[in-house]
Amino acid sequence: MLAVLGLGSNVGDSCRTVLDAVTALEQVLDGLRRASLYETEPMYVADQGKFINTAVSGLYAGTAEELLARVNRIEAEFGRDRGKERRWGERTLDIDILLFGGRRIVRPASKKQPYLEIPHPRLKERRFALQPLLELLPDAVEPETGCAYADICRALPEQGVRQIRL
Ligand code: PH2
Ligand code: MG
Ligand code: MG
Repeated sequence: MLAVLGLGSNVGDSCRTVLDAVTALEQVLDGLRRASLYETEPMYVADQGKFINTAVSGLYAGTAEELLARVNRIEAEFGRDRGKERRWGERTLDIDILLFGGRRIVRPASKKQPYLEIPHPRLKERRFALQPLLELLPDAVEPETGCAYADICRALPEQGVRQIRL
């Protein structure tokens, strides 16, 4: 399945972290492609540093649940401790599954697995996720509605998203 992941960091050397995480993801996604790096104003919680965001795409051979477990493991390897975080606050590394094929998945949390929703439930309001995604897949459409993400992104206000390096 073609998966698109969004990466973000605003603690430590965020460019380094994000680029090293992309290297780790090369072992997870076949034919991985990476978008540019963006420096982005924090959304939802303003009293924190700017983020570095990017996105990657590639083929994943397993299920979305298996991919989520893999990316959660990589987040932990890069020092993420969810127990110490505030919601929408600062983090060393966040990896979100933005898209998984053309599929829509909503899976409640269970004892074995965390809550999973694909497409990412806030993708449509976030330029920091949509702009790198559209670099990789300019024609991507929302599952079920067929709405073009390019149109959705164009309708959003400016959010302080600046491309900083290829
Ligand atoms: N992630 C958040 C909350 N706010 N803002 C930006 N600009 N970039 C992010 O990756 C981000 C955020 C929680 O995951
Ligand atoms: Mg996340
Ligand atoms: Mg996130």
